[in-house]
Amino acid sequence: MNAFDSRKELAALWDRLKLPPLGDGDLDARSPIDGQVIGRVRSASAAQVEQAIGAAHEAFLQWRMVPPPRRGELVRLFGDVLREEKEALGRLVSLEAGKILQEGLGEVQEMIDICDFAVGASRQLYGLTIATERAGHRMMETWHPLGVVGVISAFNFPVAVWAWNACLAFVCGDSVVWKPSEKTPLTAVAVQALFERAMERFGSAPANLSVVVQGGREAGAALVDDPRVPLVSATGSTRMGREVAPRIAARFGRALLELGGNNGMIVTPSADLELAERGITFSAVGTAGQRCTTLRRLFVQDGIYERLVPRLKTIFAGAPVGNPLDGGTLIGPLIDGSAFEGMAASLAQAVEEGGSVTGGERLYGNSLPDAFYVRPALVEMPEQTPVTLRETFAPILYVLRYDSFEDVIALHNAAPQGLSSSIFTNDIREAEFFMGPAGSDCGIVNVNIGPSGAEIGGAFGGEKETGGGRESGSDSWRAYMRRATNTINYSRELPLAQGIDFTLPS
Ligand code: UN1
Repeated sequence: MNAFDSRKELAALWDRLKLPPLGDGDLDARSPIDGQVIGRVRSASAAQVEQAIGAAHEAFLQWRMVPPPRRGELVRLFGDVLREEKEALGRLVSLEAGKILQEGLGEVQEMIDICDFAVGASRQLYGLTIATERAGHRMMETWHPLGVVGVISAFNFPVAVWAWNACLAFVCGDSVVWKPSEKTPLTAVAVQALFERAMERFGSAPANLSVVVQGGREAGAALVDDPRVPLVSATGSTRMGREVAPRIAARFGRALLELGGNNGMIVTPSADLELAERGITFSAVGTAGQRCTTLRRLFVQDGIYERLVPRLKTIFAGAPVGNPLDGGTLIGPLIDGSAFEGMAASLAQAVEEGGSVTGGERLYGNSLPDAFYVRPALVEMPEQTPVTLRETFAPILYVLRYDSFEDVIALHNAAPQGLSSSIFTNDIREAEFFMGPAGSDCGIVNVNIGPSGAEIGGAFGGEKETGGGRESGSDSWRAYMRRATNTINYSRELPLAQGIDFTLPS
């Protein structure tokens, strides 16, 4: 790999984005490209998080009275700022999260897309008019702003997932307190500054409509436990969700959870194998296997196994691994050493469970001892053993043979997680069955594309241990509002529902 200095790159990007100089702090921001510390931020104490929530609540009280299309105007302006800074912010995402530049730019595009979506939604926060059983009455529902929305995001999509939540929250009349991953604090600093630029252009948005609190568990816990935060949207591991969900439930808050995935793909005999090869490779090794939608379990029908799997091994071995900012690179580094240890541990377990591993070795370890580059691993498994049912956030693809379509559906659904899934087939019966009630049990079910790379227009999220949340497109905006059911009597009588007779004695 060519010589690269992540600190210089950060300084150049900070300049380009016209951001105020970073102060000092207790939290190191590292670039996974070379493992250097590129900046520091200060983590918030529980008391500081409480203060931030209070300030965001004050902003909410004003913002909720602004008409929704006017709120949409702020998000429209934010989309403009993002368009202006797409290249620089995309590079910053690559620098701090390690994903290749194409994906860094794609992530900013995802923010721009959700801005557009949210602007449209700001004129479409529709409620229903409902048939009433009583004469001279009308029933309807109205949607109102909810309050302070807490967003806890993960390192792998350090800015897009915040935008999915925040852009909808803003048009819905909410304010947002964001705790980014402690592994990617700088992209959050940058995005907050860009949002403030949009607020300046807007002119009359209340201060503290968007607040960032940096830090780890303490800051996250303060957000999770605060009754002034009616909705916490949290993205991360299933383990994190297990901790967070009961705490939010204990105070009757709402949780929108995007937790682990363990996404499968079935390749059937009628599949277009060339298409499948590309779909498999992008979804298994893209973002170095660190998407919640990454393909982790590949089920290949016996009859085509020998045509597909050796090809995949060759493709995996030849996929360029390196500096994510270099043009030809397809696979950047893992986020850090613990991710590498997790990958090594899972590969060792896979071998114990009868797997045969191709690839998976560490690269450039001598020249870059603090950066963790790996060759993607393809692991042929004799059956779906425990390691394959666990999410390891790394480029490991478990490959399994199957014989009958019925069996493979059961195998596919045996994972405890239920985020995304896909099938490659040209058989309409198989495709429709997979999408039907007895097919894939996931929140995202694709045909002839991989499980990752969803567009923002659909609702994003999954079932079972994935946590059940839905964010981004479709009608996900409803999670960020409270619903009121209104019954209006315009008659001169007071008929009771269910025909109840309640005549007062005269
Ligand atoms: C995530 O990995 O947390 O569908 C989000 C995808 C992206 C979002 C992934 N649009 O792969």
